[in-house]
Amino acid sequence: MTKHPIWNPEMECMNRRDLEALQLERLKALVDYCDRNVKFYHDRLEKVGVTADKIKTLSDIQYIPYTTKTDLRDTYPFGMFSVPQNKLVRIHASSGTTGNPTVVGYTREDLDHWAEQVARLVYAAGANEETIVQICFGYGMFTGALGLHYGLEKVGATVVPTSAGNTEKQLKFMRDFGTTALVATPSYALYLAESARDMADRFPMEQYKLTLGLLGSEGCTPEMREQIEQRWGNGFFATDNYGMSELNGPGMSGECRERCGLHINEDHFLCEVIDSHTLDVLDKGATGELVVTALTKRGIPMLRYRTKDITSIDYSPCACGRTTARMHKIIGRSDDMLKIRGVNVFPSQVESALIGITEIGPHYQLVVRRQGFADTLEVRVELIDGSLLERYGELEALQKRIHDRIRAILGIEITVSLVEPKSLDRYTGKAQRVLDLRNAGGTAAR
Ligand code: DLL
Repeated sequence: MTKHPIWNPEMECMNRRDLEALQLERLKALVDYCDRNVKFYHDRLEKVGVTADKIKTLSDIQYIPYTTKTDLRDTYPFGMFSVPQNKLVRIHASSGTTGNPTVVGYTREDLDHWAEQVARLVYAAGANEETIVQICFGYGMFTGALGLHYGLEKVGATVVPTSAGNTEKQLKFMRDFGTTALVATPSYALYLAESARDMADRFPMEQYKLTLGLLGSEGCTPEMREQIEQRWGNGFFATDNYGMSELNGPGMSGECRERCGLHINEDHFLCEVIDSHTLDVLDKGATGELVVTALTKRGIPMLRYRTKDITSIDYSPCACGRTTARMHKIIGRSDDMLKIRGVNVFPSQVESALIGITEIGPHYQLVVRRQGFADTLEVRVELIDGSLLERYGELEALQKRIHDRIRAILGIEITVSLVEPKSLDRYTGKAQRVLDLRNAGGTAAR
């Protein structure tokens, strides 16, 4: 196999002029489709006077209004669907913490496109017919498991659909089946590795054959990835994969073996980066909120969907040979961004500061409170060696070191709490790093 196998060279290595021509043709077809089949879009497009024939260049997309999660919630469950039920072959939903979940539907053609999108990314990461892959995402309404499942089957991998949780069983199957690849959130991949190490006296690490991690669905700093790779050992190589249920699920973008950004399936997804406050489209390369138009999706079409995820896009060619643009790893969500005493704080910044300090584990929690008129941020970090809690001098020195490091990055005052090993919650799905108690009156139980 060559160093950089490419699943669909025709689409992944297209020259930009041809790609843009294809995007324009698909955009016009999509606008026409939305206009004719979804009342919600018809009304919006009519209001601004946009019809498909008025779109002459890709930049004319700017005349189309943005679509948001609120629009999906307001039209719950099927108000933005474009086809009758007998044309839908699948429904997924993302769990809303408040209000209605967002519901998405797929036509048969949508499922074919989705599998193709995922196939390209997992193949770029190194999965193929030699791969035995355990999918540790929850099967169900979440798009992660079934999305990866069909893409991995498409490239010929042997899929083991273990779903989330039951860590001991996961590890047993890994050892017994000779599993070579893992699909999980970064936090669960780390937890699995820690659990494997905890059991290493009974089941030595050499019994695991894992060499590839297809991680995604939540952020993972390069430092965190290094921790995951080190804990698995054996040359374990992890890639970052991005997507969201409104855009099919996983499959929008993912890293190749060069790992210098997440390749976007640009023939299916037209991306823009905007300023979340002014809503202006930013210049190429600038950092801001990602807005995506799903060019080929039909069950529930998406025109200029505001993802709330913060990133930038690099259009320069990649050493792997693909010409598709690459998204920077997600820096944070514009709505998860914590505003503390006027300063923007992303959990990923704290994560970068923590990793590399050998006395602490990679699990952490941010607790935000309001004291009087001021917001406070407590960073809870797990010690690796619990006996340090008895050695006050050393504990204090470590606390200060961590404090100074985070403070230097965030530029605001914080407190650091060092807690017992393994006392913070572990997650089999997306980790909940932030406990924001500002509207809850104040105290956090551990
Ligand atoms: O998490 C889809 C997915 C599943 C992607 C599996 C990759 C792998 P949702 O549950 O709708 O869909 O959540 C979407 O999760 O807007 C981001 O905020 C976050 N997210 C997803 N992937 C990443 C990533 C799936 N690689 C929301 N890095 C998105 C950072 C991510 N955040």
